[in-house]
Amino acid sequence: MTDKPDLLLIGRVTDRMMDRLRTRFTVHSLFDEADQTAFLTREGARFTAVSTDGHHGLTPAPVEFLPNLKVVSSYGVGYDGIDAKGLAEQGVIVAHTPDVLNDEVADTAILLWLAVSRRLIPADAWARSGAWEREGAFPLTRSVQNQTVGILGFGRIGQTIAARAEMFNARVLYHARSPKDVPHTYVESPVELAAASNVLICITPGGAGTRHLVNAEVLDALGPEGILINVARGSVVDEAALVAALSEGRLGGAGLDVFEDEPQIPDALKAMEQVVLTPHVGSATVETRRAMGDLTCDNLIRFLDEGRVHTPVPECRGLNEAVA
Ligand code: 8YV
Repeated sequence: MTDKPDLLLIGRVTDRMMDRLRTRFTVHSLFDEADQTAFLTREGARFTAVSTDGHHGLTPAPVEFLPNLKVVSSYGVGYDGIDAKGLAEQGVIVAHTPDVLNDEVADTAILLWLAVSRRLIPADAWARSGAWEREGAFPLTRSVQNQTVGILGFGRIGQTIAARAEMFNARVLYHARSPKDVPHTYVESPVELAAASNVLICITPGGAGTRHLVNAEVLDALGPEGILINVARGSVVDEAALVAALSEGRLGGAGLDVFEDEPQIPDALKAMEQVVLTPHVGSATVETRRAMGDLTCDNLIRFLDEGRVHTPVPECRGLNEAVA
């Protein structure tokens, strides 16, 4: 028997996280259970804390078996897979890992933009395959200098992307739910933003409110020379419309880190030379994942000690601050 509280693990954790969590909690991984429903029916009432991540979120199915849940800590900034509003109403505090990944995700957005415009992957293939010796110089590519960069979603990561884009002498435009107090031009709609931009970078939160915000109309407004970069959530872009626009030459290219049905990627996208694909690695460096993991653990441990977390999601801020 132990007097450590029980923590239910739903998402991925690193060894470093597991070591820290075990110092304060008795950790149970839901994935180790052959029959998860039977386990939760039997044991669910023991858990006051859950650790999850941006991929697994927290579906209503486990929540209904967790009557004593008090805190959810998610290893990631996006929490579209967690009903934070509903949980806040039940008095549960949800925490996430903002800020520590801003630079990494912004770097990923710029990496994809450069790779698409300068055709990094085909150029690499040209160098490796001997095409350089056989056929001569690689065809000219398109510059990333002096472009109009449209950023869809202008929170912390969006603004970090903007600062990087300025280093490429870009004019930055943005669209978000409301204008921000920033020295960049706000554009009223995603279609107008796309129409005015050479590259459209998506970094808006996922979830029902932004589903298919980038649809066929937006892609057509971006146009045959335009480039779409998505480091947000796959749900933000209508993937079928994207495949159609790219294959019909109505859109110039795309750099995609996220997909509608991860880890599935449509074969049509895999076959396209004007597309660069990465497997949802926006924040996936040793350094940033360490910082995210530390914050995920810090939130749970602070909750144990003080009844509040360091970085609640906005829906839970009031609840968190109400704890003196
Ligand atoms: C991670 C992410 O892939 O932070 C997010 O919202 O999408 C990523 O950084 C994920 O949360 C880790 O599982």
